[in-house]
Amino acid sequence: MLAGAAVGVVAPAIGVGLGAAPAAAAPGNRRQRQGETRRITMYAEELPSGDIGYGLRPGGATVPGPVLEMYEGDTLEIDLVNNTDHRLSIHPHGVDYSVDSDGSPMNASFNLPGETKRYVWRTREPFKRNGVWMPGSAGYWHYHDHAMGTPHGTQGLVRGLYGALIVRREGDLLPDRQFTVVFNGMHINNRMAPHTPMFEARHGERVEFVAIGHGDFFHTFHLHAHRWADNRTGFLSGPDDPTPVVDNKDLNPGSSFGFQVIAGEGVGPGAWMYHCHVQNHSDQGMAGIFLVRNADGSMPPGAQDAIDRFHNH
Ligand SMILES: [Cu+2]
Repeated sequence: MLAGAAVGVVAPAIGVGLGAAPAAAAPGNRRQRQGETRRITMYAEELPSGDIGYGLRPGGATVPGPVLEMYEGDTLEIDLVNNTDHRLSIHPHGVDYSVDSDGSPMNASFNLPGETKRYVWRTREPFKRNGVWMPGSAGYWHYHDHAMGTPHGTQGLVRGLYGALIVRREGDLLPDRQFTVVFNGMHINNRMAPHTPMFEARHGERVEFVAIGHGDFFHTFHLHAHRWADNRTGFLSGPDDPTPVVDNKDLNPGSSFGFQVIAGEGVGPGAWMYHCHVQNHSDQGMAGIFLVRNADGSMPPGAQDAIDRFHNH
């Protein structure tokens, strides 16, 4: 079962360093903190659908896997339990790790069937060296298997072993809801329309999307009626910030980005589309619904009709 995907509540988020799922935060909320080391256990498991997912408890695997969150300066230790009959691993983008946490067959970094192995991911804040600022780890990143099926380890991605990794900077705004959208081959979260996830929010909620690309094709992610700044956070720093504002962005294999929007801001509630903007990809099923409910949670006029048309077309 692709738990929750059909109703848009993707995998549960783990707020590393928060101790709970992300909650709404006041703008400019500052955390006084040192880098923390957190240890979690993840489980790779076969699902009845034939997919393979990561989860945070036995029997809890999902596609995509859980959203993993860190703050710059944190270290995350992942004990990965391989409950499948396949060699697999977990390989992150955007963070620091030693070769034994690389997750690749080349570095003999993987779990054999039934094996448990620890992977360690480190992050850092921006720092100055020789008068030049070096980047921190903050960003909308992702993780995935890098060891299944072939010498390069490409088959876990096909089966669904992927998820979002968010590294935040102190002071970043936290969302009310999070959604992970993975364009994988010709599928979205390993599904095709009309079975793609329907993401749901209420009018006015702060919604965070993490978009990830995998597979062999190039894609473009488009969200109807909402737009974001094409930078690390998706926010503008002020009215004169020259960062381009977009509502469509390339989403190619291995790439990721994220942003936050206020659901229905300026356009109101409704059943809004998201889809790949490569035209024959959307024709073939790379489309889904971002349902913005009324603020009280009720359905806006016409939304159910739109959902029905989506399911019947
Ligand atoms: Cu596409």
